[in-house]
Amino acid sequence: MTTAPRDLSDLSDPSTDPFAVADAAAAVIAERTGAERHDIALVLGSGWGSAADLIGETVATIDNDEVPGFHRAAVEGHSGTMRSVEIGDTGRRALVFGTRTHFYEGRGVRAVVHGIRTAKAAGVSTVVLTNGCGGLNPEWAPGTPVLIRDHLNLTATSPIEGANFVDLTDLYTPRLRAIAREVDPDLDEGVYVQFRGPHYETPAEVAMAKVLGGDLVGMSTTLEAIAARQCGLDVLGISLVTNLAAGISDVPLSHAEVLEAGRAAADRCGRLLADVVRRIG
Ligand code: 8IG
Repeated sequence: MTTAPRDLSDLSDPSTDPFAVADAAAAVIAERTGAERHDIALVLGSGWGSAADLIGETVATIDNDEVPGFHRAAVEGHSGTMRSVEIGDTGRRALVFGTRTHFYEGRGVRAVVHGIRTAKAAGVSTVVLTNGCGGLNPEWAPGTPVLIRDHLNLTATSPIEGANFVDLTDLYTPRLRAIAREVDPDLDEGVYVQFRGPHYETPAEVAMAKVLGGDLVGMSTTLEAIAARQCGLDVLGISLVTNLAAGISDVPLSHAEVLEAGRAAADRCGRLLADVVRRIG
């Protein structure tokens, strides 16, 4: 009897070393982009699709499914590619992930944070995590970007395996938040609450998030931020409020609304990302 050879990049196999898959992914990225290392990574969430276009010239585009451990996009409006972008004339390179794997997809936490670990293996020292989310503050109209100051991880899981007690104080690097506010002084800050999804919250759950100190509700980002901290990366998190959270307004939630808010905010978000990336050393 013969058995199929084990897929060494299968992150759902417990005997796979996720950091070894990240190393393999980084090697493919280096080869395909011609860049031995990248300096900063960006993850583009809902509504942020074109926001990275102003950062600089795209030097290479790679389909996710050609890189070990990555998959095609599961969400409409997300691109299943990663790009290597020259940051203006600084000589530095950004690695831009056009999509992410969400916890609700059921591929496991290792798949959720694989982009972060790959970015680290590619030489990156800073990650910019963006997302689309629901807002609890009625003053945040759809299309308002908000800096993530801290988070509540309500997924009941962690990307960290074993007895690694990682400190999450100042997880969202204060220096990077200060740079973002220099670029856009009108930026508010808030606490991001990650629910598992894929359903949106009930109004009662949104009311709970508010009692707990939350300002933004979404389905991503916190597990990635934790993984980034574990491997020593600085983190900047920016949410785009694409809808008021359930029960905050009378308007029913829809993914079409999310996509429209992203298009409407593309200009402000694009300039914000480009200016922030240029200023980060
Ligand atoms: I876009 O209102 C977007 N993503 N959990 N709640 C949650 N995720 C979201 C929401 C929202 N809007």
